[in-house]
Order: sequence, then C-alpha cells, then structure tokens
Amino acid sequence: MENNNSRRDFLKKSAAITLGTIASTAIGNNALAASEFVEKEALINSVKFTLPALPYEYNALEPHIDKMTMEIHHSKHHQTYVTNLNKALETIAEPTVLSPSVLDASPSLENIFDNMSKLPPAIRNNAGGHYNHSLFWTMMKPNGGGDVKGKLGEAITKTFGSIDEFKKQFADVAMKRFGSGWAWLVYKEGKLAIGSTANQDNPLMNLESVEIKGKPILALDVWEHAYYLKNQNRRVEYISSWWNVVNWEKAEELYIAAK
Ligand code: MN3
Repeated sequence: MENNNSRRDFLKKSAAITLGTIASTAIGNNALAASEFVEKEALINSVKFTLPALPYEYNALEPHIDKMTMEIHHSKHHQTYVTNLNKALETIAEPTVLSPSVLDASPSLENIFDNMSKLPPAIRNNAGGHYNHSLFWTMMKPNGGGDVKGKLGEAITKTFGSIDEFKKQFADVAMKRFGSGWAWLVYKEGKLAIGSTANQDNPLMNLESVEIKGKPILALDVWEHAYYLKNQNRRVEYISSWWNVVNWEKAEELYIAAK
C-alpha cells in the first residue's frame, strides 16, 4: 500500500516536473534532452535523509558530556539539519540551478560536497550539519578516551612529535575557531593535518573558502550548543572533557580506510 502510494506520488511529481521542464526549455532544447533531465531531477527529488540513531544512550557519556546536551543536540539540532536538508533538496530541482553533472551520480552527501559550489547555501549548511553530526556521534563512546594506539597512534606521533603535542595543537585550533565551527584531524596526500572549518563546513566540501581539505579522521563540534548547558562559555573545559570520550577505534578505522 505504502509502496503504491509513494510510486503514485513519484509519478505525479515526475509528470509535474516534465510539464514544467518542457515549458521552460521549449526554446533552444529538444524534447529528448528535457526528458533526460527530468529523470535526473526525479532522482534527486526522491532522496530523503534521516536522523541516525545514537550508538549509545543520551546519558552514556556522563560525566564528561551531560545527558541534556546530548539529547537536545541529537534530537533537536541534528534533526533540524536533516529536516532542512530534505526541504532544501526539494527546492533545487531546477535546471537553472543544478547542472546535469550534479545529478549524474546518486545524490549522496559526498556527491553534494563535491558539487558544493553549484548548490545554494541552504544545502551547504544543512548537508554539512547532517554529515558532521552523523560522524561526530560515532567519534565518541562511553569509556572512550585513553591512549590512541595502532597505526593511527604511530602516525600521530610521527607527525606531531607526541600524542600530547597533537592534543595540544588540536585543542588550540578548536579554541581559535571564532564563533561556530568544527575542528578536524584529516588525512590528505599521505599526511595527517589539523584544521578547523566555520559553521557546518567540512573538509570534504569542494570550495575555496573551506580552510582544510581531506578525509576526516577526527571531528569536534565547537558550536556553543555542544557544550553551553554544562560548560557555559568555557570551551576549553569542554575540549578537555571531550578527550575522555573520544572513540579512538573509530578514528583508527577512518584512518585505515582513508589510506
Ligand atoms: Mn552541533
């Protein structure tokens, strides 16, 4: 029943887009090109992102990160990025806004980040918000923290001199991000690097204004909403608490996959 309904909605939507597209491309384009475009529009229009469940309970990171912060951060802030991303995606199925190349591959978040410069700011903010938070939840775990071992531990020591020196530099970058944003450890061209991005930007976005590029290995949310209820304005206190919940196994997994 549900499938029939969504199939009907899909067809109705496609038909509406077909009419609109043919009307708007009547001058200078042939009908075949228009119908090809419609199929691709329908593809991106049918994508819906959803809020991933947290891999632990809201109170699982206490006493380092409190239950209320986790609950509001996940169920309200992250949910809002997902909702607004889906809304924004519905509005971009315009031939004038999107080039066919954006639609060629499946509209995954990675594909969106790759084509960021062709997409409106609402997509940048909300696709970034969705991706960054989805990653962030997995970067933490109950009884996390401790020493970073394995290949990642070796690479961090080699790059930064010691684990303590790495933590110091990472915290420094996180402290210096003015206003809202994220601190990152990334892997790029055979090397580890530390940097930060503003707002919900991330190192996968193909944009000049994004200050660090590469594959994310570690991500830290430094928006006030991530710590204000517990730490108020003391970002430095939040960062030092965060080291106690870092999921180094996940970071190691990302590092091995990035190489
Ligand atoms: Mn956040």
